[in-house]
Amino acid sequence: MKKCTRRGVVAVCWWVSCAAVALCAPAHAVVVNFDGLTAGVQQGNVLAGSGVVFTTGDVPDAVNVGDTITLANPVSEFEVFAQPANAVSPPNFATARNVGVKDVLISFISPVTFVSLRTDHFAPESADVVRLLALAPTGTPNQFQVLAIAQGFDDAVSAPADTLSVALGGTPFRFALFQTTTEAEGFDDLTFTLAPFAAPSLNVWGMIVLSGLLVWWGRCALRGHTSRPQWW
Ligand SMILES: [Ca+2]
Ligand SMILES: [Ca+2]
Ligand SMILES: [Ca+2]
Repeated sequence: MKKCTRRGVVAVCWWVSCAAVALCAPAHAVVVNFDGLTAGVQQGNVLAGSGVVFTTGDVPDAVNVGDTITLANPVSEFEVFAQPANAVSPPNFATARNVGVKDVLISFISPVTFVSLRTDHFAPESADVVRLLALAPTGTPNQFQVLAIAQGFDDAVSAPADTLSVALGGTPFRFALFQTTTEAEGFDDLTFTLAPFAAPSLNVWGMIVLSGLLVWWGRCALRGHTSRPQWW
């Protein structure tokens, strides 16, 4: 029993350590450059494997933090252009489906704490307002509250002027929106930082320790050590 108990203690410590590493993994950034896609209309979920889904639609041009907005005419598609001279990372950049002054809802599979993108480098062009919004769903389909706004002009062709970014001081969010107002505009190098997993509650830690103990007890029983661990 002593041998089994010693091994059991080591096994449970290892189990809990692995769970801690998995649950408290540090945040890391993802960059989506659209360069692996074929030019043309794409399904909104074509990059779901990278953690992001796109929906084309329309929101009002005038927005303020705290507003409730609705994405009208949502279509689960966006568009990819292969124009190396105009992309931030050649050859491709992304736009709304059918371009125009549609907006692109960016839905993240997992919560994020930071989102940025760079507007296309087509030049010369007039300066038109573009925005990146951080959004929270209200519970009504396609309706969101505006949490933060980054605004710029679409004629910029180098960083930092071509870059829009939003964050909420570390608070996770799952939706952003690239908004055009008076002229079509593309975006490239979408970058987001995945939120670290929230610290597990005591209940979760309890389940982890209990599951480790049960596995250990089961293994002991299989090996003929049928008595329970001494402190049970
Ligand atoms: Ca690109
Ligand atoms: Ca531009
Ligand atoms: Ca413009």
